[in-house]
Amino acid sequence: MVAFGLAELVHGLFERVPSIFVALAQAVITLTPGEFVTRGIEALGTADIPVLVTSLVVGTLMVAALLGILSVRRPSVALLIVGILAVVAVAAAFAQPGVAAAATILTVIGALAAGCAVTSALTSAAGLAPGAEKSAPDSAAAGSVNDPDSPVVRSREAHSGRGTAVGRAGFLLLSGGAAAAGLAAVGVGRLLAGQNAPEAAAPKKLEIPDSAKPTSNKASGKAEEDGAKKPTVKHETLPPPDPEASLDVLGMLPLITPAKDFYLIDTVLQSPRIDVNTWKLSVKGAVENPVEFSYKDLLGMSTREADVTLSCVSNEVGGGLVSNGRWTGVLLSDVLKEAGVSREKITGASRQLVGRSVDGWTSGFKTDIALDGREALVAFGLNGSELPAKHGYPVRLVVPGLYGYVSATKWLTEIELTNWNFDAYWIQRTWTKDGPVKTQSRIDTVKDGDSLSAGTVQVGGVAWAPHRGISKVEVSTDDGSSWNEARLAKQLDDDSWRQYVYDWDASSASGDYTLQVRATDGDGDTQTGKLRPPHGGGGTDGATGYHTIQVSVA
Ligand SMILES: Nc1nc2c(c(=O)[nH]1)N[C@H]1C(S)=C(S)[C@@H](COP(=O)(O)O)O[C@H]1N2
Ligand SMILES: [Mo]
Repeated sequence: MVAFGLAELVHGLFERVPSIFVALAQAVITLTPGEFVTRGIEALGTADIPVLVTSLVVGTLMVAALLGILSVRRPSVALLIVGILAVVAVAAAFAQPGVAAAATILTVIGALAAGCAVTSALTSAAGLAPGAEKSAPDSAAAGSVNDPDSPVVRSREAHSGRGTAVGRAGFLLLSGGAAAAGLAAVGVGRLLAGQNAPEAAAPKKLEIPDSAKPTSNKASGKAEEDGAKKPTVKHETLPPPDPEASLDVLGMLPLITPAKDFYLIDTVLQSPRIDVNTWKLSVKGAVENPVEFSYKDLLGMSTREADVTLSCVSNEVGGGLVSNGRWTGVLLSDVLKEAGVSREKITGASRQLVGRSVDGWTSGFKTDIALDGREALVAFGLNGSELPAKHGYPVRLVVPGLYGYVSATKWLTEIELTNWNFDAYWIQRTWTKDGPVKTQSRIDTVKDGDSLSAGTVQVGGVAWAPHRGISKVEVSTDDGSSWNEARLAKQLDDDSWRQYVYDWDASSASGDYTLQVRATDGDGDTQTGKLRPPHGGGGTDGATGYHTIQVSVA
């Protein structure tokens, strides 16, 4: 615990020494078999992180206690284990992005040495030290610490007259104190780290320098010709959403999700910290012309805003793992164009577009989707601000119509075109390889279990089928026997969710009711009522079924 505490303090003070604690926890996540992680991350949502950290703390205390006992009985074995721990800790730390190597190794060794020193001070203070043990009679016989006849206890008693021994209670007290001090140091270290962490600050307003005027034209004096050869850089923005795209109904969520409320799903315990001045995006693999972009390069290209609903394949029917953002970025197709990629040139070797994060996480989807005209973005803005650290600062992918796990790489640093054989992070962990978003709808303005008073009840919410759009939403108040067409808000964009409301006349209807909603997409296909959870039941490719709630009217 003392060792962890010191390591955490160093991390708090110097951010390029990774948190050994986080590194170990992260290693646990990365190495845990797929099925199990799926349950951990997706079923517990973001609660998995406290759970993991708690088990690490408990685990550490147990290992520490074990080592404490070993250090008395078998000091060489204890030392060997400490050595192994050091190697594991360093290995885990090096899997973290942006590591200062020497400082990290020094931290781990220093922290473990301090831990050993404290242990040895404690045991000798308690008269339990191996040296003391040997000086006692019968030292070869093994015995439990609890056994009053054990050599360990006797040796402690033998020392008790010399003023250095502290007795069993004192030993436990001191060890407890050391553990508590270690834990406190972990706390302080995490607090310090939290202060430097980018998530501590609200994301800055996105500033795109006005690079619209090509500088090369000035000298040539043939501005028009040059302008024709080199397409002008444009920074397109969207007008504020049409007021008619939002319905004024109590309990309706905002059409554009505020960044602080945007759902959050990823495998990291801590968002990577990225310096935009050194950050690079490389486009490589089966491309004609591998290229690298700096953050400035991206901002200097044509940019645009796009309203895109992002959703997680793990979202349960009626769940909250779906949000709508106004993203700013460069078209992914423009980035690919710079690398010499076009739709006609896609071959087997470049069939898949893999997005790789600085933390090693990967997503992958058909390259063709990036070039079929949809507004797939290399995004650096959300709702007019830079991306929040948790949502991928500085740059991520956003692909309308695909679930996050196949497409929405946060902390993006590499785009690689490769063949379809490569399996990205969640595919390696058994999820379905193609991830088109299924048409879904949700009731928001009335909650399961609500007791409503007779009168008109506004049953409303959102429906989404990103890239296909929503053409119809129906609400049933009789468990699916009959369906009533809901009023639709104006469609903000086919890539966005769409609000609906059904004014239910429940004026003369006391009793219990089962409410359901179903949506039809822009192609005329109605979502299936077949109930299926996100995971299991034939792969992970998104939950299906109608959102269903029970209410009573009085
Ligand atoms: N680097 C990285 N990117 C990632 C993930 C991740 O674990 N690591 N999770 C993906 C998944 S499964 C989803 S649903 C979306 C969620 O994006 P959000 O947290 O910004 O809502 O990010 C995707 N991008
Ligand atoms: Mo996801």
